[in-house]
Amino acid sequence: MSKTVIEITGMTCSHCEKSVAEELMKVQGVTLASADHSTGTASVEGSSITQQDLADAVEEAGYQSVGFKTSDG
Ligand SMILES: [Cu+2]
Repeated sequence: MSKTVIEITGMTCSHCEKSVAEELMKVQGVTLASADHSTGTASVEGSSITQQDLADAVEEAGYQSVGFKTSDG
């Protein structure tokens, strides 16, 4: 189980958060996803998640991921 915080550019409102979170929930291994436009980040929890899959999901939602911070636990 790990938690990853993704820095995302371009989110401006709660609708953006919802789009990003929805795409992140489709990523293999993700059990929990949320996004916050005020901080420009999204968080995902789960296991065996790859950063590439997360980056692709963010892009699929129409935004750009610019950083990843993963912590195990
Ligand atoms: Cu928006």
